[in-house]
Amino acid sequence: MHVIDSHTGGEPTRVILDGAPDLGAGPLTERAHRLATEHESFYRSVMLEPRGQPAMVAALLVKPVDPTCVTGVIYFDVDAVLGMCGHGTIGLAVTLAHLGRIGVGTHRIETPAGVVTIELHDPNTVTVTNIESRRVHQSVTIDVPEYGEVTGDVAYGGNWFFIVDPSPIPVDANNIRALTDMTVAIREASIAQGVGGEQGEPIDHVIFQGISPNADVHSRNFVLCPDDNYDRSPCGTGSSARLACLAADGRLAAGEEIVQESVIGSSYRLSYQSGPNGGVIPSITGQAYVMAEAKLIFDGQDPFRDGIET
Ligand code: PYC
Repeated sequence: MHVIDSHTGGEPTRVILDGAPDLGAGPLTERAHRLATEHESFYRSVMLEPRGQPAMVAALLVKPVDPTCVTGVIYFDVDAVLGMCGHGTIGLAVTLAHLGRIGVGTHRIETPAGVVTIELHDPNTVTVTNIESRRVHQSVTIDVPEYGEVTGDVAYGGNWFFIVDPSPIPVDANNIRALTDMTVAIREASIAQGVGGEQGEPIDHVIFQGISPNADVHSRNFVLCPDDNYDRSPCGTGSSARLACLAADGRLAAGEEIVQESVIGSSYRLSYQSGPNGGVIPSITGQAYVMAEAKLIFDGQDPFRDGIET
């Protein structure tokens, strides 16, 4: 299995070029469902240590249904197959450029959440125009065991987010343990209390919005991912969900640009246009860097061939 690893604002992406199970040729939602339900040991073995690393997201290249797309892609982390991934799409674009498969300009990519557009500005800088994102519930209060009541918005940006603004804990790299513990507790409480999307979709990510010490930065976030790791980048789908909330509250006008920082200080430039269905069409600009080209080996004699389950 050949892979190329990159990072986007510190968040790793592993693009899988070949060697994955055959998922058929149907719609990407069906292929993603097949991956999630029939090939769990495969995707966990690619992401778990020692082959993978915490927080890593894989981008499995598949043939697109839409022939105008340069590729189809299914994203997953160690615990979930994702609808879309913003940092992963920036990493994928930079990887496709590294391989000589795309050049500077605009290209379309098919994901299970829909077709997204990428604009490659230079070998490392990419703007992703995401699928329409929306806030579905405002000011929902969850009773979180050991923490008490927490109020936040439920929003969709390609994945499902519970967004707490302002953060009850300062969003600072020194607080990552405390931020992780509380956001995990919120996600678990949201699932137990049935707080989710319009069709009952479970919350898979939790965001705390804090302030940044940098004057030109709008806010700094902490984003919990399904694998209980935090996003080192400001999270592309999370930033999309956040833009939908800012727009719904009248706190950001269409076309206005802001800088969103992650808890480790990496940043995206964000803006939106109004969407056709009442939501927003987010634009996310960030940088990614290729780190490694490798061939993954699954040795039958290796006692940790399937990864370390802790
Ligand atoms: O950038 O959308 C994102 C993302 C989702 C999970 C990790 N990163």
